[in-house]
Amino acid sequence: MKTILNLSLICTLIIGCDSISNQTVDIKNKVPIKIDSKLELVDTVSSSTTPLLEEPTILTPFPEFDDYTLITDEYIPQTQIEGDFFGDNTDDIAVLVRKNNLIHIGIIDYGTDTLIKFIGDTEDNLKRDDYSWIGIFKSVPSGDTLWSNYVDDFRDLEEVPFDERVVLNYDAIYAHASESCGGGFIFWKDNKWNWLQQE
Ligand SMILES: [Ca+2]
Repeated sequence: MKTILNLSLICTLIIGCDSISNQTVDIKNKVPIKIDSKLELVDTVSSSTTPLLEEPTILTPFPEFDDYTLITDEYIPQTQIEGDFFGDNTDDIAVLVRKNNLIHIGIIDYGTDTLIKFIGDTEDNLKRDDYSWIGIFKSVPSGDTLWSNYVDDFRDLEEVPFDERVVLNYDAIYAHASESCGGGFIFWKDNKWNWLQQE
């Protein structure tokens, strides 16, 4: 009886092996990859034709941002800030965006129309084409005093003449390097971007 069982087991194994050996595997369009230390064939056709779906971001609805990617850097606490940066009583959104390895400030200017603007992408009057040094990116509330704390040397606000201080009835942007000197207030005034140094 034991012998019969063993024989039947061997037959099953032989038949099983035979049926496996008779299987044809279409290896065209498949590549071997290692999964759990075993080589397995993976279909390259389905993986190469499946489009990669990108997560929609705040930039997605605007074709002006097609060549830009949103900066999401764990070392920058905020890469997206809100404020009325043009004084039209509607809040806008400023974002750090990358294009060709340079970082610019993009602004979604909400208002009667929604306009996309950039600082650092075109010949704006700040003449800076890269903001990759930014580690701190904040909105400055309307009414705060904007001033430069460095002209030839450091100075306190009390030392700054009144005609050099700027107080807006709309918001500004504060951008600064995270661990070194360098940064400033960026604000829209007299139809252009302005800069006041904050070391
Ligand atoms: Ca606006």
